[in-house]
Amino acid sequence: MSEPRTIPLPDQRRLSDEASLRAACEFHALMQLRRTVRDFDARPVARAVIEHCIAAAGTAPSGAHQQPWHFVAVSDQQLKQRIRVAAEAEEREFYDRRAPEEWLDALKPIGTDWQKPYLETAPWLIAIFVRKWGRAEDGGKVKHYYPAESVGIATGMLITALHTAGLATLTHTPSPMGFLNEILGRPADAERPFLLLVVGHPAPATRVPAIERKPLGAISSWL
Ligand code: IYR
Repeated sequence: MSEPRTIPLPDQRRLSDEASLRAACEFHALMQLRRTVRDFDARPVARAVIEHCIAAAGTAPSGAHQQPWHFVAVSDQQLKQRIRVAAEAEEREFYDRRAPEEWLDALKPIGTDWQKPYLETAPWLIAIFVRKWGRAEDGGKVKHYYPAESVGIATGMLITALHTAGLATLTHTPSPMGFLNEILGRPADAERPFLLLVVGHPAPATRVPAIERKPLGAISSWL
């Protein structure tokens, strides 16, 4: 078996223990400010900001380094409107018929309903797709390993990058989301919509649900 080709580990930031603690603490404080927002301002966001954030998401680790993600960044008003119309049709079905009572009860503290005006108001929608398989150099299909985990990690990094850039996000999952393949021209045999990220600045005086995060002791064990 041939050895994998390697390079020296590129220079990393080397932090003292003290600087490391400070960085971790500051990052925690920054992430503590992140809130999912459902009221967006029409204030535009430069494409370059979105480009850097998507490129940062593309640095995520992935199964067998297959990078099984595709991001479609939409700022075109007509496309956003088509996405809103299609998403609201599915959401109306969900809230009026498909969702079990138990699910609707779980959503009550969030206060959501079928209406999704932010899909048109926010300056950017980023549709994230999972690539179920890729193409080898000879054109044959290549199976992807852990695609959902990989895209989940990349999406978390994208949300973090956008938050770090001072932007608000909403993770929106209209279900089913097949309309995104059609509207955005992505191949349905190879790619499954993962979620739709709404991106922009919060509207003035935006309010968010009064919910709490579980404390460290409740989300971790130390052995
Ligand atoms: N997709 C619907 C319902 C919904 C589901 C969950 I789980 C949420 O955390 C929030 C909403 C909607 O977007 O309204």
